[in-house]
Parts: sequence; C-alpha cells; structure tokens
Amino acid sequence: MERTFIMVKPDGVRRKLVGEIVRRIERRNFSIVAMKMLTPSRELAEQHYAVHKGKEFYEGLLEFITSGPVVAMVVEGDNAIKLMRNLMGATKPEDAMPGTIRGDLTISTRENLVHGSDSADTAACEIVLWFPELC
Ligand code: IDP
Ligand code: MG
Repeated sequence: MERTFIMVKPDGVRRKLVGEIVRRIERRNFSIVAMKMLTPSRELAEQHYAVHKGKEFYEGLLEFITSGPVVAMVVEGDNAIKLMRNLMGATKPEDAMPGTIRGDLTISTRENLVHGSDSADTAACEIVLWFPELC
C-alpha cells in the first residue's frame, strides 16, 4: 500500500468537477483516506511549489492556486503515486492523453484541474504539509 497527495485545484472546484475527479479516483479502486476543502494561503502555496520558485510561471501559479478553494486528499492503494500520475495525465495539454483527467477535461497548462505527488519523497512531504493532523 502506498499513499499519495492529490488536490483538485481551484479551477476544478469552480468548474464543478470535484465529483467527476473523485469518481475517477474511486472507480480505479483507490481509497480516499483523508479529504478537506480549503483556500490555500500564500505561505502554504509557496511551500507546496517551492521546487518551482524562480521559474517564469511561478507567480502566476501561486496566484492561481490561492484563488479559491481546493479539495486536498490523501489517496491510498498499490503503486498509488505512479498510477495516480497516469490517471491525471501529462502536464502539457498536447501530451495529456484522452482517458486521463487532464486529457479529457482541460486544455490549459496552468489550470489543469489536479495535482498529484511525483515521487515517494514528495508524497511524504506533501502529506505532512497539507495534513499535519494525520502525522
Ligand atoms: P505537474 O502538476 O504535472 O507535476 P509541474 O511541472 O510540477 O507539473 O508544474 C506544477 C504546476 O505548475 C502545473 O500543474 C501547472 O499548474 C503549472 N505549470 C507548469 N508549467 C507551466 C507553464 O509552462 N505555464 C503555466 N503554468 C505551468
Ligand atoms: Mg509536479
């Protein structure tokens, strides 16, 4: 069993796609073991996206991710980190395959509906950051 951090971004909440995204996660037979809705503070967003600090899209990304409520989740299952990344689809719209969340539901590079941890180390850090009460 593996745990990963998944977030429906503000565009997903605004577009009323929370149910659609949760449905796809559950349909794959992953378990949602924690879930909450919150509007991320600037500080939380900076910590979450620290790896992208200095990139040209960083400020726009922080503005976007703090623009409204998100749904934060801990998702559990065998190989959850890699399989959830596959379920999400690639970052670039032109690479996001049909059948994936991004490939089916968005054409924007920034407003791409969903975040998922990209490695075991990041998953551990992100779960502690977003769900300190679990740890
Ligand atoms: P990921 O979410 O697929 O792991 P990352 O490269 O880690 O993608 O980028 C984090 C987030 O930053 C993306 O999901 C997207 O919202 C945003 N982003 C990445 N690259 C760009 C870009 O070139 N322009 C605008 N936003 C971007
Ligand atoms: Mg990433």
